Amino acid sequence: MILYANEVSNFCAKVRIVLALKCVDAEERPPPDGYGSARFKAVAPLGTIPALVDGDLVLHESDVINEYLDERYPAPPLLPGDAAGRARIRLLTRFHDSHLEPPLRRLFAQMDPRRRDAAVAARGFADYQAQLARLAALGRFAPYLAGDRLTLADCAYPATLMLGDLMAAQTGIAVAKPAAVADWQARLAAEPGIAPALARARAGTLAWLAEQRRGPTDAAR
Ligand SMILES: N[C@@H](CCC(=O)N[C@@H](CS)C(=O)NCC(=O)O)C(=O)O
Repeated sequence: MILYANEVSNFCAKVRIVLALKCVDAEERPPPDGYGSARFKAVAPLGTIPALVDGDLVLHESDVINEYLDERYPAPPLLPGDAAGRARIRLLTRFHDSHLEPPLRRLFAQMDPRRRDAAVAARGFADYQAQLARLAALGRFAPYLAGDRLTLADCAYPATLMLGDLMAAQTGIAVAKPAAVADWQARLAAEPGIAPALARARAGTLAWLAEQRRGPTDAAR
């Protein structure tokens, strides 16, 4: 299996966490000529990362990739339970992709102090904070997001919550994180199957943020 990925993408970290929990090795490659390039699209048509190639199967979308990995490598099961339990896990992973992460993505341009608009940045982090409050209402945190077992729902969040923390620190804007979310984030960061991927994403994110502070402004993410 080949995983096309880079060091900074929180969506790539989401897949790396599942690979680590399943003890599965994938050969990692950077997208040739960068994501979105014609050369990469010749391999993976959407041009987005993460992309997983397994024989003649080419997958995009971190959620699709993670569900495929869970079916292909069943131990430990990360989408356990009956139809209702599995739907609850999927709701939490989709909430990450569709609601929690997008406000952060919209804030990427605000990470360069020369391009920052203080009002836009404040509004963006307020949006992110509102999504954190919705996550607190949606999750169970008992002790994992969907209940008493670590599932795909937990794998979606660690790199993004870390990204949110580092981005807020870069702007000096305070983001109020619900205690249930903060405590669960700390528990996940200590999981042996999660910590290495998180450390890697953290190093990539810190390098990207430093580049944004230095300029030029068109550094690719
Ligand atoms: N929903 C996608 C999002 C992936 C994504 O946005 N990847 C970014 C890098 S972090 C990317 O490839 N952007 C290039 C593009 O959208 O053309 C997933 O879950 O995999």
